[in-house]
Amino acid sequence: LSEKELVRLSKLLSLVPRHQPEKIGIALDENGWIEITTLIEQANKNNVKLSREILEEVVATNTKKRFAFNADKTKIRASQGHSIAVYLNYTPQTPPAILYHGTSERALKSILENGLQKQNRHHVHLSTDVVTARNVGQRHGRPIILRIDAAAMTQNGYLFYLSENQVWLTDQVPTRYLHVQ
Ligand code: HQG
Repeated sequence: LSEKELVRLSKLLSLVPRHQPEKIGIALDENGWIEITTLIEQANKNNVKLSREILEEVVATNTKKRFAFNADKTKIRASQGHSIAVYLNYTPQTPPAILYHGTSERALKSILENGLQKQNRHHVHLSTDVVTARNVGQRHGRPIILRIDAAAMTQNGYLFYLSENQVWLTDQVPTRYLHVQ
């Protein structure tokens, strides 16, 4: 693929499996899966070059490991980050005692008042390390790192899920469990 083709494909794969499948005329099933043959067909119809081989390569090399195949490799889905309704069927897991969230300076005041909310996605996204949190926060502006007392949240009944690509997910983080790092 040329650089330009790769950029087009990356954009499509960021958008379609999580936010706008209808953009290329497909629908996700209730667990977020897309038939690979359908995805390839519809991508090509929309002038995005895609084949089985290209898809395998993109999934394997995606730095965030955003996508996962099903067991027999006939379907693909995003592992987290959806804004449309899907049931990923992750089971609750006990998180590490401390988790991190990167955000922007701009959002801080509201977060300290209202806690971390999931906004357009299905969960608040948290990481086990500061470096990841900083990278996530940087997407929104000057990054601020928040330290989350996940142990106390667990003790108080809040549930956490670990996505296939190792992102910790939870419904919300109330302010009492948040500290600016
Ligand atoms: C902020 C990317 C004001 C929150 C990344 C964040 C991640 C509030 C923004 C994944 C707030 C939402 C998720 C409140 C939260 N008031 N702002 N009460 N509560 N916020 O993009 O965590 O590239 O939906 O801090 O790498 O930045 O999509 O969430 O800044 O893994 O694969 O509202 O998305 O992965 O922004 O990123 P986002 P996020 P992908």
